Amino acid sequence: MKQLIACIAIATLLAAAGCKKDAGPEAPAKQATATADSGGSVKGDFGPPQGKPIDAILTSPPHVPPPTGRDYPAKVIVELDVVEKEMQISEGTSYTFWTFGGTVPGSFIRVRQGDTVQFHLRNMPDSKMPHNIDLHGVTGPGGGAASSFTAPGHVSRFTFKALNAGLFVYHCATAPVGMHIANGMYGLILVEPPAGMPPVDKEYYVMQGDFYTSGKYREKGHQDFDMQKGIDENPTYVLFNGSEGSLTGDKALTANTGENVRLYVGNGGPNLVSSFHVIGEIFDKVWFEGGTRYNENVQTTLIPSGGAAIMDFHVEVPGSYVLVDHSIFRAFNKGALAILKAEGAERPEIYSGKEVDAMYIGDQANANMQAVGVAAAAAKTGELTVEDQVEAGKALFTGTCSTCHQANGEGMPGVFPPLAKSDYIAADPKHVPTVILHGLQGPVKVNGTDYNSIMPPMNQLTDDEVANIATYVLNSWGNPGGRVTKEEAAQIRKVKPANASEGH
Ligand code: HEC
Ligand SMILES: [Cu+2]
Repeated sequence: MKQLIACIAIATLLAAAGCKKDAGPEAPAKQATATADSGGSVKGDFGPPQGKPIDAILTSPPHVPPPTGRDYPAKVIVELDVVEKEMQISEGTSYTFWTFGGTVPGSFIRVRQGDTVQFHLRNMPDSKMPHNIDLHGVTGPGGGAASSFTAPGHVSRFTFKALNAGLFVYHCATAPVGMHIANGMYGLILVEPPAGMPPVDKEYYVMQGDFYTSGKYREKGHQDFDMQKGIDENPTYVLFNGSEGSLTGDKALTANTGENVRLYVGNGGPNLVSSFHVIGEIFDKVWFEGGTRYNENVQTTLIPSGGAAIMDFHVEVPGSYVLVDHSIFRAFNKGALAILKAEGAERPEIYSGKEVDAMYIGDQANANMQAVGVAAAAAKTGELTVEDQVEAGKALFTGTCSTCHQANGEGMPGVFPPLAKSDYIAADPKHVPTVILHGLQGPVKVNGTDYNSIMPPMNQLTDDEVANIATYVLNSWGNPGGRVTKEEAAQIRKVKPANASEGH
């Protein structure tokens, strides 16, 4: 036995040697390129800045500044404002974000390796908190944090030389650090390698973050930061670019078939690691961890909290491509979903199929959740009408209920009972919110047909979502009308009926 193993080992060695020989004189050169390193920070100092100082072009997500286009080191001036402001985190839900440049993630900064960056951090006078910045592209203790501590209404300045090329996260590092990051204080700085990045047709800036609100997912109105949820690493939202729907519907990223698209993707955290994936695409290249090397032909790339990656793909087939964190409950139940819409001629020889639809991506497919915001605003002022509820309910029905009961409420013969003209609903309209919140199992007769199946409870929905969906169902397809209020939904949530299902 031992002998056999030895033989195989020797054979392998011989084969390897033979292979090297066959490959000819090219082989050693190739190997040299594969192992050659960039020299890191030691080789990243190209001397003192040349020419006139340059004002950095900063862009808001999903935009990326143009390439520096320089072949010499310069002095680059970056002026970044810290702005604390209330913005939408989900339709009808607001949150007080702390931002670099007024957006989440913060402004994209683009410099060249060897540049001397003079950084001005201004904290707006109406801020409540002091802030600072730690740039992962800085060589020096704290990455700038200690030199940039800035009280409201103050400006601080520090200078660093960008010695390492790569895509780097920056973030606030003021205590409690987790809270500052959770409130949206992060962004990306690209330090281009001396030769620049290979040119592509489109570049986009996408950054993931996890958010911790006092209310549950999609609970309406203003939501506060929940420190305990943050400590428990139990986010309410996981989002791309700081808001649910920031990159869907008419805000989707765009491309044409035949184009090369590059994504600069960061993960601000503060807690979660992203399994970043684009449904229906394969990354031709991934500069993993935002570094110098790229991998090819990648499906999903891991982006750590406080890390980044660059990915290129060529678009062949038109349609919607869905950017997700493939830790998939985050995509479909916490908001980590964005769309890249590609236009161009069909390519049936590559893909015969139809557009990705609501079955897959739920209510984000139509992405017109504005009605939900309208209903939330009306509820706040006490002017919520049945029509508002119907409109909001319609948007939420897509993907939540239509998967089984179909968009027209007809259900599927023998499998899913109809909601349209349902005599089960007519017998007691309160059946609708009860079934939504507690599910249903065991025998039921709907319009003369027997069903004996299980509907899982949808109790992840908030009270007002249940009220709106139920009101939509009651006012559609020949059902008796009426309305369900948020308060009724809350009441019904508390009482479990005998035929409730556990969702198995
Ligand atoms: C996974 C499939 C599925 C989803 C999603 C689903 N249902 Fe159902 N639903 C069923 C099944 C199956 C039954 C019948 C259960 C039984 O046989 O006891 C049912 C029964 C019902 C009934 C009572 C019978 C009738 O047709 O009037 C209502 C009302 C209802 N569902 C509403 C909803 C609403 C509203 C939603 C969205 C919030 C929803 N369902 C989502 C599968 C589903
Ligand atoms: Cu801060």
